[in-house]
Amino acid sequence: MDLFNQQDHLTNLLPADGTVNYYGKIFKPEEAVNYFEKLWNTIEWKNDEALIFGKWVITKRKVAWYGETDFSYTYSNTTKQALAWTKELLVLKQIAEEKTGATYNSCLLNLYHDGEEGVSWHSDDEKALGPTIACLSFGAERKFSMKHKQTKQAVSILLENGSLLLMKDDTQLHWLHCIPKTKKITRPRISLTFRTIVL
Ligand SMILES: O=C(O)CCC(=O)C(=O)O
Ligand SMILES: [Mn+2]
Repeated sequence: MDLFNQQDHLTNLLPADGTVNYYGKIFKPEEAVNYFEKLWNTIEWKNDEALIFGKWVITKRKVAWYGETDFSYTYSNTTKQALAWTKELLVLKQIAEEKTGATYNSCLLNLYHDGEEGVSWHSDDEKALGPTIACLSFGAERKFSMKHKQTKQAVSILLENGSLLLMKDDTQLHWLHCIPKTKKITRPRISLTFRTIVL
C-alpha cells in the first residue's frame, strides 16, 4: 500500500452515489500559463459536430481528441479518430496519473474562447468509457456544476488555472455535469479530460 497516496487528504465533493475530488492548483501560475500557450498553439483544435435532437450542430467551443493511435470513438453519432499524443500531453497525462493513482489512454480537450461558450448538462457514460476521468484546467476560472439525476441535488466548484479534478466510481451513472455559460468571463479556458477507453 502506498502510505503517501496523494488522494488521502481529499474530500468527496459529492454527498452520495459517486466520487469527485478537487485537488486545487497543482501547477505554479507560470507553469500553467506555459501549458496554456503550448496547448493553444499545438493542439489541432476543431469545432465539434454533434447530432442533437436530430439536428447537426457545430459547437462554438473547440475540441480535440488524442490517444493511443488507432483509437476511434463514437459519441453523439459521430466517429472520431484519436490523434497521436503530443510531448506535452504525455507529460500532463503522467502528472494526472501520478496524482490520481489511475491510468488513462485518451484525452478529450476543450477550448472555450470565453464565457459565451460552455458545455451543457451531460454525463460521460458511454459504454466504452472507464469510470475514472481526470480533468486539468488552464486559463480562465470556470464554474463546474454537478446535478444528481434523480434527486436533482446540485454541487458546484470553481476550476482554477492549473488545477486538477477527478471524477470516479459511480459518478457518471448518477450525476450530470456542465460548464455553465456566463457573460462575466471574457478570457479563454482549456480543459483536458483524461479518460480510459475500453475496447
Ligand atoms: O471543460 C471541462 O472541465 C469539462 C468538459 C467535459 O465535461 C467533457 O469534455 O466531457
Ligand atoms: Mn464531461
